[in-house]
Amino acid sequence: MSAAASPAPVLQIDERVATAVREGLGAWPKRLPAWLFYDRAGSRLFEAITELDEYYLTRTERGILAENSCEIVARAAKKSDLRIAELGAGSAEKTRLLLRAAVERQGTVLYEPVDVSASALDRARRRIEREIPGATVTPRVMDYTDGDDRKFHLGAMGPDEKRLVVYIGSSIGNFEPCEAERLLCRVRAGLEIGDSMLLGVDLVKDEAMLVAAYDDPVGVTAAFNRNMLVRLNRELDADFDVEAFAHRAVWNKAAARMEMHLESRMSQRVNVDALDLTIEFAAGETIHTENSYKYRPGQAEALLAKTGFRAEATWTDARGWFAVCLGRATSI
Ligand code: AVJ
Repeated sequence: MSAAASPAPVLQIDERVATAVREGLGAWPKRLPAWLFYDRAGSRLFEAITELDEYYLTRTERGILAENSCEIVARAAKKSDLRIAELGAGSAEKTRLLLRAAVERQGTVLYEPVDVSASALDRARRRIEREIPGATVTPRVMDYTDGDDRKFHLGAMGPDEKRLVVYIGSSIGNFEPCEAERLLCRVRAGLEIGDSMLLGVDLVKDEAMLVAAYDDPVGVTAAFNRNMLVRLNRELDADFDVEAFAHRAVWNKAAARMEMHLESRMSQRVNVDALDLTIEFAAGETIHTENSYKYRPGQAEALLAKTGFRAEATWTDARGWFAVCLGRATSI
């Protein structure tokens, strides 16, 4: 027998990624969904973004939560014990403030982070149980953006418990207004009357400040945007020359959203071998990679009211950059 060359490693294709690429890069104008940002490298780049001077969102929201976590927990709990669930928990760094406030109030707290990444959840669980005595973490691996309503039920509660679902960080901003509504309706369907929802939204502000937050001078956000192409090169055997795409961040005033695009610097052709696809780009042609909707004062409250919650309180920073809004589940 001859010494055969070892077979090429088999590429494990994620069907969700494959479908997103076939649909998005086959469309005109071209687009890719924002969830594609968050592989390991992308999640790290996002963490780096949150520490940039220009990216005011994370630190502003953290300030609001630091100042008001006791009141938030007290309002949500009323006379019950509070359980805290979180959508897209990631590193759960800001949520610790709420968990600490809950432990202070009731001695212990159950924390139910929901995320698509089992490894991120596992890291968060270990860190939180180590750093917050009294917190017990029961992670749930699920794609909360999946349209399947059954997936939303978080499990039974004791008679003297209430649940607070936390959706902070302006993550809701990635959704079209009608999709955001659908998502909150599904969350509401998994809750009991008296449970609550905490929503963090970034507010409309000066254009220059918004653009700077999404186009930092160091280029971290540019790297985050291009990482989507790096990911496709690895996962789908594509041959994007990632530097041949420029990072673009634009304020769409009419839609009240920041947009990120990748703009082809030249006319070029890209192969996606795993999908047997060739994609043509004209010079200046763009891939739309993200929408980040900004809210006007009162809009988060209106969204809650439309989806089965009564807006109970809103907290903002002194400069009015960011808002955190508590909604109580009402009868629907
Ligand atoms: C995590 C969706 C809230 O829209 O501001 C950061 C992602 N995009 N810089 C946002 C992001 C560009 C971020 N969210």
